[in-house]
Amino acid sequence: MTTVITFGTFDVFHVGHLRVIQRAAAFGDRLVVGVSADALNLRKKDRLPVFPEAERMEIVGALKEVDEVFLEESLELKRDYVQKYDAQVLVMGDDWAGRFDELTDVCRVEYLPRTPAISTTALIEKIASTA
Ligand code: C2G
Repeated sequence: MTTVITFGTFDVFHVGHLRVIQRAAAFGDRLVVGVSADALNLRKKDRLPVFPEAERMEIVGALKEVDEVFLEESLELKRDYVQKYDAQVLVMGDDWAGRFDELTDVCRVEYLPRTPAISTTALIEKIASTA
């Protein structure tokens, strides 16, 4: 039984999010997703997500590829989360390439190519400009 773990904010959920989750799930038998906390986003990106953490967790947790969701409270706790959820594979989009290589002593680390031309930021701008 191989457990895969991935992380993300998954705000204004779009097809790029769906595809990374589907591809992450294909690396194992069980997929655990850490959904970044509102407070973590405020600290790191200086703005709150559009959707609050409880709703983002509800959306991600409803996907058939996802077995378990939890709240990611800090970017620096990846090692603890990998161990707590007993994950053998960590999957991230390649915007994070190289950033988690230090974890290769506890799990396999895979970076997947991002889906081109779609992002939460671009969606928010598009909605704002057509409103
Ligand atoms: N993603 C993708 N293609 C896109 C947009 C996003 O493959 N066009 C992937 C990202 O690479 C990431 C996941 O979808 O693996 C979630 O993206 P974000 O919500 O932007 O997550 P982020 O804020 O980068 O994660 O520990 C990481 C933190 O949770 C922050």
